[in-house]
Amino acid sequence: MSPETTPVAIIGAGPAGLLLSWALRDAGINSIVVENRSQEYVLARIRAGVLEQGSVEYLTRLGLGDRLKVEGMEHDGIYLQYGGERHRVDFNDLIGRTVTVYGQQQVVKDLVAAHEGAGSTIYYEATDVAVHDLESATPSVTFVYDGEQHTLAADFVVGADGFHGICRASIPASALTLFDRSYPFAWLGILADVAPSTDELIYALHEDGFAMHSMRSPEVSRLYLQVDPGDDIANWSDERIWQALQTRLGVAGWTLAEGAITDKSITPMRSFVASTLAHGSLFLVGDAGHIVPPTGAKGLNSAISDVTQLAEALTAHYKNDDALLGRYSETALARQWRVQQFSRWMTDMLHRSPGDLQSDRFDYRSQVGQLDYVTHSAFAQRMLAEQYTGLRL
Ligand code: FAS
Ligand code: PHB
Repeated sequence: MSPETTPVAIIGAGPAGLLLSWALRDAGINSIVVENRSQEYVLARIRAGVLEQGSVEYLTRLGLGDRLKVEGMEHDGIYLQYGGERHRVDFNDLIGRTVTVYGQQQVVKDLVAAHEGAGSTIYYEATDVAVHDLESATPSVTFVYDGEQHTLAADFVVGADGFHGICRASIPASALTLFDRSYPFAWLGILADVAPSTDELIYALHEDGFAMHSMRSPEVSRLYLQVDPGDDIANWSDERIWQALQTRLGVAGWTLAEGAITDKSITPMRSFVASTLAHGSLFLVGDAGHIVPPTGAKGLNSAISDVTQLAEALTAHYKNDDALLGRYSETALARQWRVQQFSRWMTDMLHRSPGDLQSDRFDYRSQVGQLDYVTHSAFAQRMLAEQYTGLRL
């Protein structure tokens, strides 16, 4: 079978891959997406929940904002809670910017629908996906689809295949350094069919551990609990989950409404950054190049930021200007390291050190002191607001 050709071959149909393909299409550049899971799998994943203002503006500019405008819940701020007190941080009042609660699952649903409507070429359930000749100007992707061997010749290959994908792993070890940090805790996340008990997200530090109240719609709540990284979801009955949430989120005069839990899972927490997002004709976007703990709501937004930059750089390339493409990795990583430090700051401030050692008790009192400072300092809150709503490039 003669090879198919496309300017840009994209590995992975998560938010990064689908959005990059859509952004290139908007610029008149063809691409083909190769995904090893089913479309149903891609649509079913429940992950991030908060979009930075810049992400909302970019999706809207690409014509993906219709449902987002109606169903997205714009929030002016968040609550920080500690010592039985809840404090509001008003981003809009502080810096005139907001965030929007709109699940990653909905962003992907909008992208899948847009691509279907446009007749995009997306190979779902491809197997034996492999990338070749990345250090040449004629890279290619091979895969099996519907029982047939395919070869896709391209100008560029983009790894949008997540943390466990093949693209980053295809960069020679001599050309790549991995920076990573693991955390002594994980997040147990639930979806519950109950109206949120809060108008904006609550991030709470409690002596028992971190808890957060988020949401997906006026009828569906999304909540998280800090658990041990080795914990098993089988250890957490619905009753135990709600009891822990009541304890950690409870404040005088406020009631946490409970409801049927429709999804629960434990997600490990890690920070990871690759030393480069470019190697020859290969570029990385999203989780393929970096991972953050979800405390700062930056995973999905970082993927969107990479796509914004790479789509602009590839568009310039096809107009015979390679300056942006040559700087893509440096520019994207500079923003990512700012995001990494913010995510680590939020995570370290809001999670209880495991165990109950003397040093852990000191750490807890120190965290309370930090939260006390942040919630009483307009300067500290502006710093938080600027980073939570999205750093401009
Ligand atoms: P993704 O991992 O989403 O997509 C990669 C795609 O590539 C997948 O569809 C995969 O099937 C495909 N793929 C992999 N290997 C392949 C191969 N060899 N060939 C072809 N295709 C291949 N972020 C937040 O901001 N807030 C959160 O609360 C939050 N919660 C999360 C919970 C979990 C369990 C996880 C894992 C992540 C969470 N994240 C969160 C981060 C998450 O939202 C990511 O940042 C986001 O999915 C990144 O998107 P992609 O880079 O597209 O990677
Ligand atoms: C979510 O709604 O899933 C969510 C919100 C904020 C975070 C992490 C997750 O920091």
